[in-house]
Amino acid sequence: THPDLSGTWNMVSNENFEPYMQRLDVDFATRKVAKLLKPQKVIEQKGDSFTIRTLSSLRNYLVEFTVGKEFEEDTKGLDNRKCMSTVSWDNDRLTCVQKGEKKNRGWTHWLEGGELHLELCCEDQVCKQVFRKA
Ligand code: 1AG
Repeated sequence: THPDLSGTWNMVSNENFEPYMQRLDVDFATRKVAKLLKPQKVIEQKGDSFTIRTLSSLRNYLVEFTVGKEFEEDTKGLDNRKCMSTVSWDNDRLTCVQKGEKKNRGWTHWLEGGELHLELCCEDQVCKQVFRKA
């Protein structure tokens, strides 16, 4: 049985987000504003079906998927690319591989000490975010 990531989570830390955005070719002005945001994650997990919302004053982002089923992801409002994405459980970690123009792109969510962790990768950059239950 896998961990339940469901809930509303508030960001408490965000390391290396700017270099990560830079790898995604996000423009300077957007990066300066985006790195100050403290987004909320709202996760609904029903078996292998997920809805993950990332909510902020600047942009909202929605991704819906079933574990193990590849889908076309449109990162609309973020870097505006299309990826072929697949999410899987890697033991207790929920891992997404985002195949597309950018190499080594993906993310991993896991629970640690009651907090929700997220690592976002693109090429040689790793951004580390931590969220606490609202
Ligand atoms: C996310 O994906 C999506 C949000 O967490 C962060 C990821 C990428 C940001 C990329 C480009 C930024 C472009 C514009 C910034 C504007 C708003 C940013 C709002 C969010 C700030 C963190 C993983 C998710 C699973 O699908 O949790």
